[in-house]
Amino acid sequence: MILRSSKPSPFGRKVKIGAVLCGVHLDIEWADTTNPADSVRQQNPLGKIPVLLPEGGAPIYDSPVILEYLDGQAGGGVILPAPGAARIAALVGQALADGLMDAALLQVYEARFRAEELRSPAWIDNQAGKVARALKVLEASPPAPAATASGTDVAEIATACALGYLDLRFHGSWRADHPALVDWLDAFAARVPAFEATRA
Ligand SMILES: N[C@@H](CCC(=O)N[C@@H](CS)C(=O)NCC(=O)O)C(=O)O
Repeated sequence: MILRSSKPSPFGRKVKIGAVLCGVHLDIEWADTTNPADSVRQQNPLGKIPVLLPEGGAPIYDSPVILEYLDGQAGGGVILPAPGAARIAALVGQALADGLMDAALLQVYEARFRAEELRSPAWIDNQAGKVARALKVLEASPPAPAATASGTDVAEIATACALGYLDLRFHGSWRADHPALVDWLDAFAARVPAFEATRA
């Protein structure tokens, strides 16, 4: 199976970690989402990564769908709890961390792709507010180790990747005000070696 991704993509990192935990081998093909000639735009009309290309099957996106597919390939219950309250909680936790990543990524794109005189401080503040509120919720209640075969789940994986992305692009400035989350990330990294192994 081929994964189209990029080295620093936090959403791609979710998939790489999920694949390790599910025992699925992925061949990574780097994608350039800014290049109109890159076939990623045929594989995902949205032009976003990650995209999974299963042998003989249609492309699969986006990261929550890919993680569900990988969990199914492994027989189920490896990174997603069984249907019920625990699964919904894991999916909500994943949505929170994914939304944090979206808001962080949009701030990075604003600086990268928009000329300085066209940038909107109010819009950037709005994105920063999403990140700050998500971090506050996570600090008060970091995700708990899950009742899955791997001992972790999509909420924990996504949260770790979101914090890793803040470390990569925002110089770890979240750390000073979120000590419980720093401890949680250290413990996650110790429990799930694929986290460090997928650092950009
Ligand atoms: N909801 C998507 C988000 C994916 C996403 O935003 N990926 C970024 C890279 S980390 C991307 O492809 N950006 C290029 C673009 O938005 O055109 C997922 O979970 O896979």
